Amino acid sequence: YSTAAAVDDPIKSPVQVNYSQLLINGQFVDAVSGKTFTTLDPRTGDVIAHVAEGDSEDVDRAVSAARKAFDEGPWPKMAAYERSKILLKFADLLEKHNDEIAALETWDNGKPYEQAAQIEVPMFTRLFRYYAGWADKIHGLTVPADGAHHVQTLHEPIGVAGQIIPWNFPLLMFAWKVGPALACGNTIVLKTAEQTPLSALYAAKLLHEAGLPSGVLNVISGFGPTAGASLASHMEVDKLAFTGSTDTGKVVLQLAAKSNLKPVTLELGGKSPFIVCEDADVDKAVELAHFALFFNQGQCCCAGSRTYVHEKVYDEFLEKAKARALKRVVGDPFKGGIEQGPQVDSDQFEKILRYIRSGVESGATLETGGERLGTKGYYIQPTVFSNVKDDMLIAKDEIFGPVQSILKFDDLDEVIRRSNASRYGLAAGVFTQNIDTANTLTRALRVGSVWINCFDVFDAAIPFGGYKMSGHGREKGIYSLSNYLQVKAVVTPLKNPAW
Ligand code: TXE
Repeated sequence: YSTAAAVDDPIKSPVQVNYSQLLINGQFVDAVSGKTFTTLDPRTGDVIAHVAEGDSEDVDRAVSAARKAFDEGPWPKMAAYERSKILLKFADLLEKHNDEIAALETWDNGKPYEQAAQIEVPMFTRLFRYYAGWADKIHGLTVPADGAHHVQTLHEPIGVAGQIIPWNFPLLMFAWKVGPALACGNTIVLKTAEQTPLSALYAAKLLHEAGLPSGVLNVISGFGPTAGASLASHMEVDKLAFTGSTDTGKVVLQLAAKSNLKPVTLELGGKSPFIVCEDADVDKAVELAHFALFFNQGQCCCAGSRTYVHEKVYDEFLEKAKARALKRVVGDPFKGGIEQGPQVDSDQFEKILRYIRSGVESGATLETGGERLGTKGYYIQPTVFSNVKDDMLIAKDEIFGPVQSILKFDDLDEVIRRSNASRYGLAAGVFTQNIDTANTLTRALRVGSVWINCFDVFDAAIPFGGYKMSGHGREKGIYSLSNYLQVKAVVTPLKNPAW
């Protein structure tokens, strides 16, 4: 790894934290209990801010506000164009505050500032413009039914949406959920991740500045088993959207079923194959496989975390993948040219180091990395394992860190079988120049996204979601709208069917 860039002066500094209370009914308020929790700087473990800690009573208040805003309006009944204009105004405000929001995101999460400022906040803004575009294009159908009836469908907002998001992309997860829910006319209670509560509060404040009526979006900071579980089991929540671990996904699905059977969409973990075929340009494949795994400190649900390499190019690939990992620039995410910052918190940091130990113990070859970096904060050396076997834990579990596992294959059917032999099915990368190979793999892989000769291409219009235990439902794109709509069939007898 390289720390060359880390000696430069920071290009941006942490900003002041202005919003740390709960946002309920358009007001920033303390938790009913008066409790707060700390959100920490992953570079040092130091406290950034004390944040109001929401629990079930706060969730009740937020759900009541959202319920009232839904039942009494004006939001769901407002002209869709008016909703669209508010979302567009919000996007303009985001553009104005791009760098400040990015700094908050970097401080709370640890991701490189350049990534936050140049990719994620602009993408966040783009997503809201995209959903603003949908708001006035949502409508039902006229249905040619048998018999003398006029039949139509109304596409109505589903009601109060409960949304629980993780910490790896706090803003983007906000946009994937809040964007379609608002475009469709719903009201929302959003529970942010306890590691990264800050950027959502800032963004929600800007949404109100753009004209969002009070009670339409309520933001609760707090922990999963308390605030999150209250939201998932709330009788007045009409729909639940969750992104996080597969284990917690099972919990929230049960809570939804045991309470009011609210429909649930789940975006869960992954163990995505990245398949480098024998015809691959090895230099390009190495770079893309590196990006597919290490991007965002390896904290991506769709990370290409099983790098399958054809035996004909395996040795060359391995040597170059190791060299690339050694060149990765790790350091203070507020500095320029940084590719990798710290992991989000000590739990994730320890989890990753445990998996690295397990890789060594199970007989994989540690090519480079494997240790923490420095003595402060949650930095981990970019790590590469070779000789990884499918039954090792590092090849089966989601590590969610900068640990690349390289596996060898020699036949297309074999790599299809091995890729699909996972409880997950979120994404796959395919690297080949052969269109037949690409087509075969695309159709055979049981995953929600296939990236051919590219990876992590996340346009607002491209749907995203998983097969198998990676979840149900799709976010982004046109598919995301149906998560937030009810379909009402309306039937009227025709007095004169001849016409
Ligand atoms: O996840 P949790 P954690 C994976 C990744 C990571 C692991 C654990 O492998 O290492 O999960 O991370 C809320 N009722 N992913 O512990 O617990 C919680 O407060 C209701 C993949 O952070 O799933 C947070 O808001 N809610 C993933 C959210 O769930 C509960 C992104 C996610 O936390 C709850 C993050 C409960 N009982 C982690 N318990 C992805 N798909 O991208 C927790 N929560």
